[in-house]
Amino acid sequence: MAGVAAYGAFLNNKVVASPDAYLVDVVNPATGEVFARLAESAAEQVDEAVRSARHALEEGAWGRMAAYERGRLLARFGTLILDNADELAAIEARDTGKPNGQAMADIRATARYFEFYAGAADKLHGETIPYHEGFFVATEREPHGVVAHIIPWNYPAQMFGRNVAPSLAVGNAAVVKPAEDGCLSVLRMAELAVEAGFPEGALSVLPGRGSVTGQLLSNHSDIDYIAFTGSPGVGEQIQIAAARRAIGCTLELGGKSPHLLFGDADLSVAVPAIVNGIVQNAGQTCSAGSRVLVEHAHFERLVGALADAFAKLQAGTPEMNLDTGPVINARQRDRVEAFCAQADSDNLTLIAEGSIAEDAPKDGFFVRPRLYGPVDPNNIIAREEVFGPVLVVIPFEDEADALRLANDSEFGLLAGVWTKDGGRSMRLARKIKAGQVYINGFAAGGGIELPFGGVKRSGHGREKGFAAMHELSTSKTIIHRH
Ligand code: TAP
Repeated sequence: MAGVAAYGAFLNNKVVASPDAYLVDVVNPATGEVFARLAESAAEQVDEAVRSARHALEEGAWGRMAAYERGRLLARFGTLILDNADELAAIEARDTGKPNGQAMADIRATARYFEFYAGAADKLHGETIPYHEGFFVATEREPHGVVAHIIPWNYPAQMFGRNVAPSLAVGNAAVVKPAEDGCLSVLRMAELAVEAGFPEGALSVLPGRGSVTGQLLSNHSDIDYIAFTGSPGVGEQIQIAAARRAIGCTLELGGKSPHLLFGDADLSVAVPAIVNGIVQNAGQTCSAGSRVLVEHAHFERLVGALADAFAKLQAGTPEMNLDTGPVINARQRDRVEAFCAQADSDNLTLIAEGSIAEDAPKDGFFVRPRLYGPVDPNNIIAREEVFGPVLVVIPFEDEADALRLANDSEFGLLAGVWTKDGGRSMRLARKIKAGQVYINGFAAGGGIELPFGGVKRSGHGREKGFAAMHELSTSKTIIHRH
């Protein structure tokens, strides 16, 4: 296609594309236009990435590098990401449709991952263990080896940072399979990794469809660990692929995260945080707060405040920099609209809805933010992850009822508790089944330093903070009889 840039795999520190590769169209979600094509990584490129990663670990410079030296490279990489933030944010905004401000915030957060793990690289250590007379026993942390990182399209740059920074910090060789809908910033950052000084094989990037490249990578016989972020359905396949070879995996599979909004909450803080928590990134955030449980006795006042905020929301192009951009593709738009059509046919009350900016391109994948309620907790829209800017309101009677509803979900990623009663918030925080509980605050996915991950169908394993370094490494016990 004339005038359309072509991208390929990043292997052995170069972008390469095989001439007979299947080409994936890259579509601008704000306009619906194809602006680039990706050469899909086939078996040959997947094999080469894994071979090169193994070589880097066992014979190359990477496996011999001291932890502080890896940290230095990560620090340089973080600086290069910041130095190139304007370019990277522009790539991210065009590829995903995010408002420009959000795209820039994402790139800065990506750099923060490299900064955090640069400092942490030489601070992961084992312990000494008292044992019998005549023995000295110590544990060491070791990298898993070749790690497949399969990441989604909702925050391509941040997901790259979240996965790759701790993985490289502990000394793994990372083979990344970005989503076909969000891999251009990842490919550009891979080039910056060369500038930072990472040796060949430490990092590879394999664009391509999940059903082809993703499957080839996750079933490869020479990978040592899989870190996956995406849908529960594919997560299940990843778990099975890992189980077949008895290797470990981390699954981060999204959620249906609740807010528990009590009558005594400070609405000046709660309302913007709750609204932002579902509208940010057009609701395509694994930790989006997509259910708001509202104290029945204060229903009108609490929901009225949310409705006022929702009615003002606007979706538009990255350049318009409004509350939200489009969703990622036509399939995702149709999925969100199908949930809303079902809500209408179930006669759910649409309490408030936002709008699409008048001059937004008609072929962009925009959806209006919507607030529904009161919604029966068993309705499909209250149970399934919509992955769109759709918030449902569910009333509760008392603290026990709020807790029961919060835990009445197959997911368990995040929760937000909004009350001035400190005893109540701590009781709830301890009993809510989720990986993270915010009290009087909510930042979907926020906090690079804070362990993050799910329970139940939201997955297992922890990302971010030091927890990610433990997850991405293993322990060896050395028993020395002297
Ligand atoms: P997935 O299909 O799960 O995509 C996530 C990643 O896995 C992408 O890189 C994808 O590649 C890859 N993949 C797909 N099939 C694979 C397979 N069989 N083996 C190995 N890798 C595979 O998610 P989606 O279809 O893009 O989104 C569907 C729903 O998943 C969303 O509506 C949302 O509910 C949920 N989701 C959750 C998250 C988070 S952060 N938890 C993120 C995205 C989506 P390609 O995309 O290139 O095919």
